[in-house]
Amino acid sequence: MKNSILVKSLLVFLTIMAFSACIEEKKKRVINFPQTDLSTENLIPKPMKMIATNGGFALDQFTAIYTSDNAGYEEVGKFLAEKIKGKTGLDIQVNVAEIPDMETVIYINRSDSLELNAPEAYQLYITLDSVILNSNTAEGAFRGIQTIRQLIPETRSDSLAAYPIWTIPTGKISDSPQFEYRGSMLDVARHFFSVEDVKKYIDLLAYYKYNVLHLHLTDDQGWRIEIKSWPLLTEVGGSTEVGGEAGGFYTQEEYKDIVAYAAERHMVIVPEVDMPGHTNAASVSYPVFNGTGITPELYEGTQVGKSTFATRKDTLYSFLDDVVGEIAAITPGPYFHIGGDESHVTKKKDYIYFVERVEKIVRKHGKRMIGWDEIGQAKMDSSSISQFWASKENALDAVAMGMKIIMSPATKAYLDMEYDTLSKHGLHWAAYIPTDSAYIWTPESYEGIPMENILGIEAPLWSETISDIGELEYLAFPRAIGYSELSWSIPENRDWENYKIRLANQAPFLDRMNVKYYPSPLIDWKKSKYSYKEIEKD
Ligand code: TNX
Repeated sequence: MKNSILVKSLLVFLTIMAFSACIEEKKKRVINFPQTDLSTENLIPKPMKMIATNGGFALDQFTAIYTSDNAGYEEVGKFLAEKIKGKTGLDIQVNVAEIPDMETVIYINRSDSLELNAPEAYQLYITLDSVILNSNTAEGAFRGIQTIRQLIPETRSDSLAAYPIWTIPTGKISDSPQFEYRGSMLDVARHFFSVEDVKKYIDLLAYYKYNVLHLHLTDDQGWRIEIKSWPLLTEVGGSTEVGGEAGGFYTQEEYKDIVAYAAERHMVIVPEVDMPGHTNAASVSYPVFNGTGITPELYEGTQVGKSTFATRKDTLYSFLDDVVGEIAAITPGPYFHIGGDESHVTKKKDYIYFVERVEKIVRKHGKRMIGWDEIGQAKMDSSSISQFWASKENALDAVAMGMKIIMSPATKAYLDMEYDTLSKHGLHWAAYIPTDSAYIWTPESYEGIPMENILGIEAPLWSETISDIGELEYLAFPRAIGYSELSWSIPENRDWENYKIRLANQAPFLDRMNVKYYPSPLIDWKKSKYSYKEIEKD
């Protein structure tokens, strides 16, 4: 009897001790944090609205992630946990059975709130002990966790706790993108890039809330996507590249792998088969389609505008039906890009005939057609999309047909333009585009294209002068980061002086990702305090 009373009191005593230890632990976790201010954080693209409450949420080994059980939410939670692990080394559990007393939580929650009705919108409430992310869709949740990732400091905070803590500033964010299409294009035809390189580019774009990667899959120098019914396209047409290296191509399985990787990041792949010009590689593989009776040679130079399909041949269109059909079948995204640029050796009436016929093929395969702005010369369906790169007149003709426009003016948005005369890579036929002029323009009111026609912005990266991932990164970064803000954030929230500081603070992230960005002298790049390896050792 006596013994059992003793045991009971011991238990009560231990419980109280454990409880107060808990409280003590919790106190330690909220005191002594550096002053934080959500509104001066380094978020890119800048969110629509932010209210700072100047406290700190402690992300640490006692934090857990919970998600609603709607489709796609748990995957978003797991993605966040994986990225937190990469950045901090913390092993954060997702949807564990119960919330132990010690935990602070990140809830990723589906909500029907009207404010969140816009596609990809999300809200973030960060308090001392919870981060609540609300969205209508898993896509919105995915955009929201990029904000959380960016709010987690690159280095751990100083605190009294015996274990490492990363302090996330408290406050509220309501966010949603201005444009539904936020893309970059990668030319894998002039130089081929491996699946692994493409995935790295996708990862970096996803961090800045891009939702489209357009792959320029074919050009004079190479055909980079397997077409099972026409195997020579890749066997012959994929065998070289600019400069004469070995080239390469994606099998359909590899392409599907890229598509799936993008889909996990709520991004779509836009496949482009550039035609009727830019088709030398196709015509070397199947000479019948250029109509000259002569088999052309593989091309390893960088000139444009010398090739064309024979647009009046009926067999051409059954070939293209196969090509478009096979690619469309493995592309879940809504778009198919037919190129259509610089067909300098195609007669204008033949060009128009061709584009109008191919548009029908694309629509038959259930896709929305995109073409470079020259397609504005043809009579297009209003559901088709013109990508404005060079000619305002062509783009305005497309507007007159009720088409949407993707803004990619070469003088402002071309990632392959040199930064300045000292640039290590790039061309400058359109302009030199230093980091500031890439950012300081207003796509919303550019060259008279009405705002309501603008589907979004895309920054193309042509690859005549780049042949590996480091060179790709040199041209794409930091400018691609600026285009993310141009396409997501409203003009009132964009300001070069403010952006410049936020951009400087991307350096630790870019370093950790091993991105060989161009260290623009216009930016006072932040030094990384710890290298990635040092964090791992900690
Ligand atoms: C123009 S932009 C092209 C490409 C080149 C690029 C180089 C466009 C639709 N056509 O074929 O690669 O310039 O900057």
